[in-house]
Amino acid sequence: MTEKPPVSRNSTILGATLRTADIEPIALAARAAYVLRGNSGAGMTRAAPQLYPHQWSWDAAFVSVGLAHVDARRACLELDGLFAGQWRTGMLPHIVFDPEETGYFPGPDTWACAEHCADAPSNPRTSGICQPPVHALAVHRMATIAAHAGGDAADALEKWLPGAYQRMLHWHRYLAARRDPGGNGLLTIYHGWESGMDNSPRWDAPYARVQVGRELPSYTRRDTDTVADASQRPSRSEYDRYLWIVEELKAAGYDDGRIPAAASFLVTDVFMSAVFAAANHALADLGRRMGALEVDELEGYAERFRAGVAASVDPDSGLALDTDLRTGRRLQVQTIAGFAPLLCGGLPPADEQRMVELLLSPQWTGQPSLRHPVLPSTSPASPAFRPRAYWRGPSWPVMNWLFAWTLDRRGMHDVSEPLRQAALSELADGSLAEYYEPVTGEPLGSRDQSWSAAAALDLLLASDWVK
Ligand code: 2M8
Repeated sequence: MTEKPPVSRNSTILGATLRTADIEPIALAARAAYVLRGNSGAGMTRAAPQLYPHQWSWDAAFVSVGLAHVDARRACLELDGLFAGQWRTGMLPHIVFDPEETGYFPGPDTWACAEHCADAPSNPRTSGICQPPVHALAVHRMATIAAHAGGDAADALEKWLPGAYQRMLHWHRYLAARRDPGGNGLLTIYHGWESGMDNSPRWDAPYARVQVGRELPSYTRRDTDTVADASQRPSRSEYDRYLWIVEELKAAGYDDGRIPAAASFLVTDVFMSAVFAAANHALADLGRRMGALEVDELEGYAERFRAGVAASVDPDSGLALDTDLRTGRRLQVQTIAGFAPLLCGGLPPADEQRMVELLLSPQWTGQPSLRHPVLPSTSPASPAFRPRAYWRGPSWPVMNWLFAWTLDRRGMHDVSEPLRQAALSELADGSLAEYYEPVTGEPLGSRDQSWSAAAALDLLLASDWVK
């Protein structure tokens, strides 16, 4: 057999243009599985080997989808590990800390959750905020993968599902009641970290008003030890604000009843709300299969949040926008979060079509300068676009996965399939990076990032959703 030569392409690393070889899909799948195995610790997968050596909430959900392709039981254990950190209120914290690992900042001593709030578990120790509720979406996907595999995988999922369903129900009820007390169909967040898109330009205006108090304890960052190019990471003044808000939340006892009056950062997050709408619909579907009694309640949440998201679309930019609850102003930025309605539905067909056209336009995936037609985190046409700076411009494999998979589920194969292909071309360098410079295709941030590996696996092995 003659060996096919590797596909080569150019990439720019530290100013030098190198020729790198793309790897074959089979090698990418093997490497992704190897990365997930390598990042696996006692009952949890580190979000990244050095940069994020603990379990992050939405990372764990995406990771479980990847794991489901290789070991369904391990995929279930991953989420059990995460739910072990669930608070008595139902809140699912954004980090569950590995007690053996002391090299991450801000760690459990900074959060000091159990010391400030009786609802927080003392073992495992956790952070005091949450992240987008993608878990029911992930479990729905895991169930499909396991059913497809049959045998032990299907049995494992079936046995595990009823317990997981109850924990997710508790989580969803927390979000619906405590994060949308007015019933407006939009979730309120207390920290940019809750959005998962830490330094997105979405949060520039609300962060600009956060006054960092002198009492902020002095600290040493660890993230810039791993990512040597500090300009890719949030700046020092951004970090000060992130940590100051943690102090405010601690002082309010991590109490959802007190935080809205106390926290200087308070916004409604349209992306998180859309994820929540879609996740409620997915959880209702899982519940229906089990004969659960809460199906109507969950479909009710789905409908409420779909409507909240649809009402957030800005007629000028055509994107859904977040609102700063401190000023009442809509946050006018062009980020990936603006496509939130495509994740959950709810727009009139003509408006949805316009949004799809915008996604495919030169302002987004159709921008001719992009290395691959992927979704950058900020529009390349926006003045806020910074192609190397974390959530300010780079393309994130896991976001490409989320949009490709969701659009496929919603029947938009002509949009999802090119996005899936583009995401795979970007990942074909094999580094499984945290994020990519969208113009050059250069891998950035952490390498061997767990959720990038999981996304690669599902994008490659998506035989049931590729028509
Ligand atoms: C990033 O967030 C953490 C803080 O939670 C960080 O910057 O240290 C974000 O990309 C977040 O969405 C992600 O879950 C986390 C781990 O991958 O890293």
